[in-house]
Amino acid sequence: MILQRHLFFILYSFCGFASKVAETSKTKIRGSSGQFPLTQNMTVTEGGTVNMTCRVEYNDNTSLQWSNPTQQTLFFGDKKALRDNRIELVRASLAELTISISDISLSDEGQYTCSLFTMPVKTSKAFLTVLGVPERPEITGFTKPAMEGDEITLTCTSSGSKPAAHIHWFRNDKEVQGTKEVNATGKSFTVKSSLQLQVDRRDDGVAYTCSVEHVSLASNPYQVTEVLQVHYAPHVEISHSMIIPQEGQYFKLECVSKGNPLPEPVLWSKDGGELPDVERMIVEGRELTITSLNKTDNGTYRCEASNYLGTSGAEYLLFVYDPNAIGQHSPDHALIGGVVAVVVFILLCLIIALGRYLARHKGTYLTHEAKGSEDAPDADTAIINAEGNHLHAEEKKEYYQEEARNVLHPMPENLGYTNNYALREEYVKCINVNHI
Ligand SMILES: *[C@@H]1O[C@H](CO)[C@@H](O)[C@H](O)[C@H]1NC(C)=O
Ligand SMILES: *[C@@H]1O[C@H](CO)[C@@H](O)[C@H](O)[C@H]1NC(C)=O
Ligand SMILES: *[C@@H]1O[C@H](CO)[C@@H](O)[C@H](O)[C@H]1NC(C)=O
Ligand SMILES: *[C@@H]1O[C@H](CO)[C@@H](O)[C@H](O)[C@H]1NC(C)=O
Ligand SMILES: *[C@@H]1O[C@H](CO)[C@@H](O)[C@H](O)[C@H]1NC(C)=O
Ligand SMILES: CC(=O)N[C@H]1CO[C@H](CO)[C@@H](O)[C@@H]1O
Repeated sequence: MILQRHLFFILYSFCGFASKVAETSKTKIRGSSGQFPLTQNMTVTEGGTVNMTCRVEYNDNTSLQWSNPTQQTLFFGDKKALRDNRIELVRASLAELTISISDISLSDEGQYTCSLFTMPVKTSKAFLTVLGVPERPEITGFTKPAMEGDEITLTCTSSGSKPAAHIHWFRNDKEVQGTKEVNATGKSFTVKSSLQLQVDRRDDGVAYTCSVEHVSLASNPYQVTEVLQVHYAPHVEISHSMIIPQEGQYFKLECVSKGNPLPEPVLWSKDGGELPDVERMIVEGRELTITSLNKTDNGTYRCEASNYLGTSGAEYLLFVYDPNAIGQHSPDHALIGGVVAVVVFILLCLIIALGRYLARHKGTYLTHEAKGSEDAPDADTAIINAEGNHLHAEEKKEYYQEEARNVLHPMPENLGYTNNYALREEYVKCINVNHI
């Protein structure tokens, strides 16, 4: 009967319920395989609370003890051994000794020991890792405002992290690479990341964000953003409301100015002086409006803008067209017409030249004209080159006269006219050549 109970207890102890049975039983199994302390490594964030648990699978009334990394006893069974308000008893039994440490600091990190006072004493080590929470980052190196062309270094610093935090830089949400520097300060780290930039006008208003990532922050990194402010000299351009301003029309010029600080107001002038007609030339903000164009309005219009970094000007040459002169032809049509006229003329001349060439080869003029005209590239040159041909002296003279008349003839302003004239001129030349 006794033997049976004995076996029963052995089985029970192997099943892990030994401690409970041992408490109610008078039977002792000293030094059994179940009698050793079990602990586990813990990780806690600075300022938090951690439970340090030590368990014994089977215990015969032997005491348990927790001690800190400097070997000071914290709790012996349920008895507090060290005066430290942060350390409290959570649970003390023969099977377990759990204590809690609150308001954890980095100096609490280290190896804690749970001892079971058997003979000999059995111990178990538990490493307490304390995570240092990084401080909110700070960006330095901002000059507000920066001047275009300045070389600036933005530095983001965060101290107090353990292990060292990671810093990422973003330029308007796009990651950019910084230069990292990590220094150990006491038990924690100070991390720095620097960005060196030569600022230009495109950096004005750009947001630079420093993001600090750390295991203690989980997926909520600390972020701080600074918006660059870059000052630069003005740049102005003039945009116009229409390409071919005509008399009587409403016309608008805009002085598109950029600069920081914004150069205002813009100043308009005409031909180096003030605007001549304030009745019709209205300046509103950056716009100059001429209510009804007049031929006398043509000239050079200038707009100028300044800020403390400089001045920029732009000019617009206004030519007021006469609506009657522009007529029904658009300039493009006139140009095409001209080109067609010239091509037709060249073809015509080539055909004539060919005809003449063939005629000459079987005609009587052959010996006289052959010297100069045969090598000539075209009929015109042929006439000029032809030497000693008395028959053609008269025609040559006529040709030169016609040529001279063409040059002297004044060119009309109308483009369409010009082309018609050009066509006529070429036609006259062609007729002359044909005469020979
Ligand atoms: C510590 O243990 C006690 C009791 O089991 C529990 O209430 C408390 O939440 C634990 N604390 C931590 C930080 O795990
Ligand atoms: C176990 O400890 C209790 C008090 O903590 C004591 O009364 C009891 O006699 C002890 N038993 C043995 C077997 O040492
Ligand atoms: C506990 O931490 C110590 C020191 O960091 C390490 O050597 C050991 O392997 C860890 N034990 C466990 C069970 O993780
Ligand atoms: C970090 O260390 C470097 C060299 O070790 C030193 O020059 C620098 O001043 C240190 N920075 C900080 C913030 O301690
Ligand atoms: C243009 O201005 C002149 C002189 O100021 C004026 O005589 C003329 O009538 C104006 N022409 C038109 C189309 O307004
Ligand atoms: C630059 C230019 O075209 N100037 C002309 C403006 O109009 C006056 C009068 O119509 C002319 O005399 C200028 O030559």
